[in-house]
Amino acid sequence: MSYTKTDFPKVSATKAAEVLADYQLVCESREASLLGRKEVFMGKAKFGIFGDGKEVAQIAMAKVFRNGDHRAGYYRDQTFMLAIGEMTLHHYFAQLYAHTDVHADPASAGRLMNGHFATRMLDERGELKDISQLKNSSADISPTAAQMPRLVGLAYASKLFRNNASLSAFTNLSTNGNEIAFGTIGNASTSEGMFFEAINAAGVLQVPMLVSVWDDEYGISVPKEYQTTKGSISKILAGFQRDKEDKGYELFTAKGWDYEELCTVYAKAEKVCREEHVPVIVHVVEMTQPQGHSTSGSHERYKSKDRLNWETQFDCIAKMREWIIEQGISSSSELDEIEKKAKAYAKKIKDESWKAFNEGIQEDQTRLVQLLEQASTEHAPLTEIMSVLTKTINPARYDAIKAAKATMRFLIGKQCTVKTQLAEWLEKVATENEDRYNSHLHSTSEWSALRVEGIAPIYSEKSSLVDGREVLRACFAEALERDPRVLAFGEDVGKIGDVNQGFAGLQEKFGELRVTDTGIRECTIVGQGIGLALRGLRPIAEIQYLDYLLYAIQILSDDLANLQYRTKGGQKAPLIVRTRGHRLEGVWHAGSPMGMILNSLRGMYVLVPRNMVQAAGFYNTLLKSDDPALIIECLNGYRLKEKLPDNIGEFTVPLGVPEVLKEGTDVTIVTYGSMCRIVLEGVAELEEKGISCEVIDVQTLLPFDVNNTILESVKKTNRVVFADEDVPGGATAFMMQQVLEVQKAYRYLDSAPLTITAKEHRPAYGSDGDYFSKPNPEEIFDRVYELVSEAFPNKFPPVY
Ligand SMILES: Cc1ncc(C[n+]2csc(CCOP(=O)(O)OP(=O)(O)O)c2C)c(N)n1
Ligand SMILES: [Mg+2]
Repeated sequence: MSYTKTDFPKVSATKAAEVLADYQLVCESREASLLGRKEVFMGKAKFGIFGDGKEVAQIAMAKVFRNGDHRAGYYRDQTFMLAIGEMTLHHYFAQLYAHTDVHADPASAGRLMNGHFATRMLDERGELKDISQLKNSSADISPTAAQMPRLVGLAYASKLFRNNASLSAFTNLSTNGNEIAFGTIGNASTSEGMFFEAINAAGVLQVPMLVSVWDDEYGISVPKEYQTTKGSISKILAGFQRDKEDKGYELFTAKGWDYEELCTVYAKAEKVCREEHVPVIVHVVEMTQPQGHSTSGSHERYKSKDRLNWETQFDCIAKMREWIIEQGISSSSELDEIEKKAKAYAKKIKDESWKAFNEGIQEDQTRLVQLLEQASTEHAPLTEIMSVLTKTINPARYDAIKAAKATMRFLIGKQCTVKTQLAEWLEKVATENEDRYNSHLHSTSEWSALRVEGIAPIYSEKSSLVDGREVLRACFAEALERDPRVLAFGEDVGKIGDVNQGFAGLQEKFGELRVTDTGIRECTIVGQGIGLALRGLRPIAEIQYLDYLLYAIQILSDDLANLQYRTKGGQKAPLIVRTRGHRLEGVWHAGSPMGMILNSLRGMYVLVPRNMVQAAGFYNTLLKSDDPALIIECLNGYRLKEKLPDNIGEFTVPLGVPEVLKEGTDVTIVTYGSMCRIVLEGVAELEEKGISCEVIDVQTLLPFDVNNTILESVKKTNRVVFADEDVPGGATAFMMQQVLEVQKAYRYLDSAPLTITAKEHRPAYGSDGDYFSKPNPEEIFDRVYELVSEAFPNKFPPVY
């Protein structure tokens, strides 16, 4: 789109004041960057990455960021966050030092490295605030371009709020879908696949997503020639430009040092994006990095002299200064004064922030030093431990703990009047540090999924026997009916109601905005869900097959699973990810990579229902809660007959509560999902031979058996087997660790624990391929029989 420059030469007094206020802010931000780097080199902070060189464009972007808008960006955006008033310099330095007080660092309570921005969207109870009246930033993550998938969802929510009349009552979430989702990304990060996937998705969806590319021509040391075809992201995205025939994007470019041009471009970009819901890309070129990429190195190593000279000359603040003088807005001496003030202000805030950060640490330490003083009057060698602690420059919390523990070790078997107080001190700080560093992996609110109580399914004479898929369909129909915020989307979910017809006919009934198809783009399907859930909707995002979860596992792991943790309860995205797996055909449709999931998705709940009634109960539970979760349905269960509960929309299956499918006395077999049926088949043969098996379906892997049901079973049988379709050492190893170590069932074992799993390779195609790749009833019989035969060879002579 072409644009004309605004008429700044005839600036009014108010406009001039605004320009000077902007100038002051960019100067403060720059000073904060310069000081931040020094703090790292002085050893006061561990790492620093700053927004120098990107200040002026961010001021321009902030001007069009309104209440209700959302940001998904990256570590360069400090000036923007300062300009919208959602970060102060106190917050900025607090995060640099890793200050764990949530008031000092509201973005992450010291959990995220500096430059990772977030606003607190939840209140003390964990409920979403009136976000339509707030300026919102979703919580940044470090993987480059991984802010993009979520951005698609943040923008898509506006489309739903504008076009779905049944959402109009939710004025706390949106004002008629007027909100823009602003994205920022570095030029080099646009090389990532998920950038292109997100850009395409937002173009297809036609959503108000405004992406700014901060282009400084480098990604750390690697120049644009290695990053981008033609060296320019706007050149290669030109085909996305909308025209008379086709919908698409509006593309703008602007120079990162040209304040006037940037203000004009952002005003235009905002208008088309907000009013027409057209996605926009603003490619901001000619940006610089005055201090290089981060505190990890210096850019003199890889930038030429010419480039470095150019960067000095085209520094955006220097250029803004020239322009202000040229326009007659202010004088050189007045600007000198502003710069001086900015410098002094940033330094003052830095000093205050450092003091506040240390005070918290000192408080703990002071009490300990009193105890150590007392202890060393009784045991002279302890003086050394105390003096090491008191002489430590800029001590961390662990320095005091190390000293306290060293003292306790010294005092083993010795008397000391403060020994109990020392132990109490250690316990107190352990509790506090648990809260500081380890809390909020899951929701702690009253809507935590763990608090949703079970409501049993009700069956009567009129309950019909139906295909499993019809159980799900009835459950989803009720959910869509009950709550206008519920929506479902994914590949083939809309028109045909998913590949197994769990949503059959529901698009016709509830409309395309509630049940809809998407492109083949697993990563941004999940991102779409994350963004929608952040904005208060209740998405069910579908990944067609479990094997294709790998395309989305990074974003689930890096973004969704740790959202509550990394914001210490400041944000939540109760997304339900639905998928189906374990059993179909071949290498890519029969996988069960549960170990991968368990190891990467801590922070989400992972549910593995053995049939569709259990699955429906889990959907009902999750829709009452505010935790994100993954539900894996059994691929071979959609056509199996199940009784449809009369209360299909109301009954709930509680999380972490295994079900004993069959009682027995000789051996406990722990399993889940499709394996339940295979285990039961093998067990029927074992029973015939006189071996009594207790079969337990864990139902949920995360959380795992919260009431120790399995332990109680092992106490009775004294033998335990873990069976599933994952690789050896996958989810069976996890279950074994939970049962033997956490539940301490090892004490009751009379035989070695046993795992029965699939082979190490992916499952081969065809019925025999499946049989020889995955556990089968004969294997269950053989392995369990062998276990019992070893213990009682006379009673159970070997089979072979
Ligand atoms: C997925 C991933 N790969 C690598 C990195 C390491 N890394 C951090 S920043 C960066 C360069 C990013 O350059 P660009 O997107 O141009 O942003 P800039 O820092 O130049 O503003 C790299 C490679 C990362 N954080 N994430
Ligand atoms: Mg760059």
